[in-house]
Amino acid sequence: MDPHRSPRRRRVLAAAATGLAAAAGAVFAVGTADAASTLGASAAATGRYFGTAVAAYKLSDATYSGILDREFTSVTPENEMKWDATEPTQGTFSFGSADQIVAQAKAIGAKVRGHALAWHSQQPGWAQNLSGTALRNAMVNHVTQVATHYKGQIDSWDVVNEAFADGGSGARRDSNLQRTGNDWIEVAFRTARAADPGAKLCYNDYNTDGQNAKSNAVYAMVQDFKARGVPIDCVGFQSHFNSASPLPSDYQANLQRFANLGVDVQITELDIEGSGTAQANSYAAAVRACLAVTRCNGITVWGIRDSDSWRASGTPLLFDSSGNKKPAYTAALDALNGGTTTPTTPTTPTTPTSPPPTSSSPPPPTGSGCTATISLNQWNGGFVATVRVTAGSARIGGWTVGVTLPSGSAVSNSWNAQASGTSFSNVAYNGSVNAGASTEFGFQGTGTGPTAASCTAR
Ligand code: 9MR
Repeated sequence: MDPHRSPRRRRVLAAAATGLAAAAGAVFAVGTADAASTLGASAAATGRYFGTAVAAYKLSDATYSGILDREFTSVTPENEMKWDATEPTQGTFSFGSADQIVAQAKAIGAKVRGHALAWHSQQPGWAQNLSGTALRNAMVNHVTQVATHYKGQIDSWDVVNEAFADGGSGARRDSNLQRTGNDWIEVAFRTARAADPGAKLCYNDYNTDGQNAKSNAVYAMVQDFKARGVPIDCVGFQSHFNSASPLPSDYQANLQRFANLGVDVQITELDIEGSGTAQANSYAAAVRACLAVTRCNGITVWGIRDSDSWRASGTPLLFDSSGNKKPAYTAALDALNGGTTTPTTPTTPTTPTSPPPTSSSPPPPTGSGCTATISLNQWNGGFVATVRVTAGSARIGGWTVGVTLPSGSAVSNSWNAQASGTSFSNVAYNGSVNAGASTEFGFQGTGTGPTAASCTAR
């Protein structure tokens, strides 16, 4: 933050920015009295956006929309632009919910971060069952169609999401996309550039927020892309923090080293579990880190109210479940305004951050005709489980996977499966699995996740 820039000067700049946007024909709903009294206006005064993840089905909630319209200058569809949502059947595209979010963004003059074109998770069943050239072609077509549909409307696209493995290997994450060939990432980026040359193209990942083996591997990829002219404009740092995976002490340095490669950097999915002053301090530190890096374009928090969060029990957001501003909000706003009233005592350890809270299950018991393996993303108090169902030597027509949760743990929601307690059955499109082929579903929950699953075929 420029210490010579007074709050008054920042307000003037924000007002000027508002005037320009209005002159350009945008409908702008930024507050009137003191432009720097909202997250969006304060960030705009530094030349940045302040965004949030948005769920289309919540736009009719007046409290939710009221905060969205008042505070935020960028939106990221939380699930609506993902592959399963936009191409549920191969070659048939469904943009309704995502279009609703883009329309709302336009109405309030906000940018849109597109999320995500190519990802190993939340693929429709038909894509999960493809491999090789068929999958590569399907991925290229998907990127082309979706990026073309939104051409000219997206500030930044998460072209590829979460393609590197956790832990110290520095390797690519194994996935059906990775198995189509190591060049799948650059193919996705070249395809997105051809479809929408105006959008910034980002690589986005988690547990890359500090310097570690995983972020080093992403760094090497970006360096290589820049050297070979593969189009890449930005790197997204998801920044999902909690006590097991706190805001790293070298966060700013890590953002800066990527920026030095000649890409923009963005904080893309910020949430910080906790409450009160400790949480407020961490939010302020995250904001200050971005402000200190010239090429840090903006910050997106992953939801509005605590109750909107994918890990609601960790109360990781800036507004409480009733929509009231939390101390974390005030701290973030104050940091955006260059304020010093927020306590600045470091709240994060200076030791290297703990390895990502991700593990794989031991080999699963064999069911009649199918097996299920679990990949677990676990943090203090919650988890996301991704379950891969693989048919045995014969085609199966349906499946049910059972897991056992430690007492006190519970499933809160699932995707690509029909859940009944801790039992998950296929939905219409992913019951049929060919011999040796796989399909994936997922669920999230509170407490500790399961390590083993049983699979029964029909
Ligand atoms: O917040 C999203 C949640 O609603 C979905 O159930 C989940 C399914 O994969 O994805 C969540 O968002 C993720 C984002 O797309 C990528 N980075 C991690 C986010 C939190 O899991």
